[in-house]
Amino acid sequence: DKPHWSYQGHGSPAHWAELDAGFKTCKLGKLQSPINIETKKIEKSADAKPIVFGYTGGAAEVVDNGHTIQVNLPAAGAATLEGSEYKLLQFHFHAPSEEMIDGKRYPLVAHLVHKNAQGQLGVVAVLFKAGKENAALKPVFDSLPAKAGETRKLDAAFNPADLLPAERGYYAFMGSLTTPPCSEEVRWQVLKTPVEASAAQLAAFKKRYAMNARPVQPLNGRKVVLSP
Ligand code: B30
Ligand code: ZN
Repeated sequence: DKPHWSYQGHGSPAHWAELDAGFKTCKLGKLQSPINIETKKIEKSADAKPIVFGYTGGAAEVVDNGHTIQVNLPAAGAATLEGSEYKLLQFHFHAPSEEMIDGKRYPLVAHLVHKNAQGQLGVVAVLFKAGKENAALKPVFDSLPAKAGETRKLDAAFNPADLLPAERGYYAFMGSLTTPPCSEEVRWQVLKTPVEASAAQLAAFKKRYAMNARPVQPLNGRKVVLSP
């Protein structure tokens, strides 16, 4: 039997393309994510519009899908990325952060996954550094499903706006899903300012998923821009 994709052993990122015919892009793609963002090499782009966050509080369910903890948000609003409206679908976590800034990974990242009316995906990444307890994460980490494959509904409405830093500057580039099938044409926006999570919160995620970050991928000439 073919191994399922994973982060360690036979199913690890170096082997993803061999696991399934549908995963070829993981090896052959030229716009793969994550990347190392080299801050010395990027330009501030006056054209990069501020992200307009139109998130709302709504129902949420926490799923352990076997490769991360994911929070599904059927009614949480939308974000406007470069003038196009993208509906928020879910967010999930990677430890350590998949995206590197000048060769450094943060202990945790949340990927807020959106889709526009044309079916294109846009991901907003929120980096976490060790610090004080993050109140927005508390209901999620207090409701972790017991094991992979299980889902738990949150009791109260969840507003993903509470995850965002006050400062909304971002790095932007075109990339891919960071997991198989590694599909490209994903619009990436990595918020420059990290938010905080406590050591206990970081440990709670790492206890479930100690390492679920793909290695960084070649830029292949892609431009990374920094919003004003
Ligand atoms: S990411 O933000 O680039 N890490 C997907 C969305 C965002 C990212 C990666 C993947 C995605 O929607 N994948 C397809 C759905 N998954 C099911 C799932 O959500 O749990 C299919 C799969 O991966 O085989 Cu497991
Ligand atoms: Zn992700």
